[in-house]
Amino acid sequence: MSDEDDRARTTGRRRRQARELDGPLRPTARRARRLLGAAADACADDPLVEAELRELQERFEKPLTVGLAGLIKSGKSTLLNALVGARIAASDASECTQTVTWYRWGATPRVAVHPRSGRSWESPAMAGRTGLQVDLRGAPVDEIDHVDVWWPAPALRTRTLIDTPGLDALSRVASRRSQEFLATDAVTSAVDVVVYLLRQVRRADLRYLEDLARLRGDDAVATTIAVVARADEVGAGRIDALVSAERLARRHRENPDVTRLCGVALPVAGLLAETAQTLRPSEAADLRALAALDRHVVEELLLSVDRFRRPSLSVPVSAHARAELLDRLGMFGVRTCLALLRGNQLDAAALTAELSRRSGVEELRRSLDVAVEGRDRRFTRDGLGRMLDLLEHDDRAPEVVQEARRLLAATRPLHSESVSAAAAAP
Ligand SMILES: Nc1nc2c(ncn2[C@@H]2O[C@H](COP(=O)(O)OP(=O)(O)OP(=O)(O)O)[C@@H](O)[C@H]2O)c(=O)[nH]1
Ligand SMILES: [Mg+2]
Repeated sequence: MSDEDDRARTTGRRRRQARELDGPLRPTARRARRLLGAAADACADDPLVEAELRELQERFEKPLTVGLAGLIKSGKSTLLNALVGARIAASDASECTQTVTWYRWGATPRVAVHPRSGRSWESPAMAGRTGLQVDLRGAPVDEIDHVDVWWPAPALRTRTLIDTPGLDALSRVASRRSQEFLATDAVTSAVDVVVYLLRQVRRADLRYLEDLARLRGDDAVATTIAVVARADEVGAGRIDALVSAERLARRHRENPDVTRLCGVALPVAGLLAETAQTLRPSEAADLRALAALDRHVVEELLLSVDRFRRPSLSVPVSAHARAELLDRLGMFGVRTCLALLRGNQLDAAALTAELSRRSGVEELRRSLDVAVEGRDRRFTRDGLGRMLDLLEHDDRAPEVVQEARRLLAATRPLHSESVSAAAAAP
């Protein structure tokens, strides 16, 4: 069987598994939420119990909190932008993420900087070409606790995303903040899922993942997703790069050093996914103009990065615009776009959809959906269990108690394979 067949089969299986998990669980969460609300109503004369039940009910409404971590320049901010669908996290060869930054949904853009001591301040919220430039007012990054960004991107309604500075073996200041962030008990428990970006598994990766697993306890494997990041660069950006990246991910899924620490290993080409989400009409037009050139000209153009950028080429897209395309898509992305557009009347939406699909980001989204189901399951068990402790022996809401007992009996405990089910190794 070819690698393509194998990949298609694995993808099909993942989709089926994600769908199966998707089916019965959301209704269970809805029922649990309704029961907790009804129990809280029944306890209106007992403010402490009512407040506790309301808190258990409201947990279901919170967005999934996802932390992105990994070694320096592993592609965290780019992947975050891909998941948000906007270029808000500064991501560039020269831009290092300096602070732990939380991206949450907000009707209007807002940025707040929180120092470790002293008063917080607001920074202008203008997304530039390479993401938001946050005004730290000259404060050393070591003195910044974290930054909050509120952004009106629909994806943030269901997921809060946390970008972290790259972990660095040399342990520079920003990296130290990340380590502290990842190793803080309180924060770790506020993060539902950690997406850990890696390529080859290095000792430094294992060290961080081990620290994380120690803190996250029993749920660590179920709630840590390893991503083979910058997947398009595996195999030197050749057109079959993603097949090589899938092979590498499979090796990780079979590596006990990884499987004892992470539930899933997925290949994702973050840059391709980010650009697919944010592709500008002018970029789509430039790609189309290049794809329409004579086949030999296109082949020559794509021989190397230098050739593609060369100012002296007489093609209908300027050298500056070509350099921008390379920056936004990478060589693999440009090759893929031109291959997709040659002889095809793909409009920008169809191109975006195809690039997203190929990037692997949709698989990652599905794994995050499965994590939501796992979290719902845990909230259901904990919430209803606590409700029964509080109400079982009185007669304030006997029907609610009875239904809660039935629902609890039907809700399986969280298994460590919950996240990995969406991307199970063959
Ligand atoms: N080809 C390719 N380049 C990528 C990909 N993801 C990120 N890059 C590039 O790698 C560089 C670093 O990306 P970032 O997203 O800033 O990486 P990071 O992990 O957030 O970096 P730090 O915050 O400095 O640790 C940028 O130039 C990106 O364009 C990818 O999937 N493919
Ligand atoms: Mg970054």
